[in-house]
Amino acid sequence: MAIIGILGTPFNIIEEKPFWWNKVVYTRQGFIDVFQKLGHTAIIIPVDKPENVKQYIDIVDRVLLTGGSDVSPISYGEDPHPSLGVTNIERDLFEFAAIEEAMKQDKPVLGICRGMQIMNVYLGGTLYQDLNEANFAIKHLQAPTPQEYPSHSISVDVNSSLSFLPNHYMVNSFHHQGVKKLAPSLKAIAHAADGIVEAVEGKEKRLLGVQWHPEATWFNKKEDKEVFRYFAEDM
Ligand SMILES: [Mn+2]
Repeated sequence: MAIIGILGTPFNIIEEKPFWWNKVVYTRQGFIDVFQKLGHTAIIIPVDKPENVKQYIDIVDRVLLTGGSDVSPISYGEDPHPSLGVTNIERDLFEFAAIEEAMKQDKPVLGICRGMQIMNVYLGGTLYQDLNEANFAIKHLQAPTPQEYPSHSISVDVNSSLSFLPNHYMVNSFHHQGVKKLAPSLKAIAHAADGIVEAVEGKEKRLLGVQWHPEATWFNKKEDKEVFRYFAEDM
């Protein structure tokens, strides 16, 4: 049984609800539920100073990078586009350190949505700061359609880590950013029909990233549950 370290999401924009003016760190229940269901232990790792990251990575077997706010373009040398969303540079820097330490300890890393994007940026890639401004043909931010409904298709490389998925697969989509320049040490292993990268794997290291949200669908979609089982047990 594995201990999964989930990088927590800081909720720092203070509004009355849902947390009564309190800053909190959280993760989506879907992540906790799927790992518990599979018989593993999931813990939430809060943002800390990058130099403290080893203490957290030492005590987990695998590292999950979750979704959330935009990656700051500072980290890939760009000024902010007018339609960039909320960023949190402290979270970005701690997650960079977590990826580095996990690779150093040869522990698998799974990135979901923003998690895949930050992996790409850390390894030297860049992002589209806002897909809507870049004239892609597919709606990648499906809201307000609920997250449990898949909305667009992807084509999957059947000779990749995601070989358990069908070549043509339907996913949900809740991102307005996307991979622009792919990091040299990553390989794109799934694409949407408009060319947007929907999954990546490490060429050498144990890295996997998916752009969709299997944590919202795993309970009735066995292929999405398999993403987590593969990460927790086989990757
Ligand atoms: Mn998409």
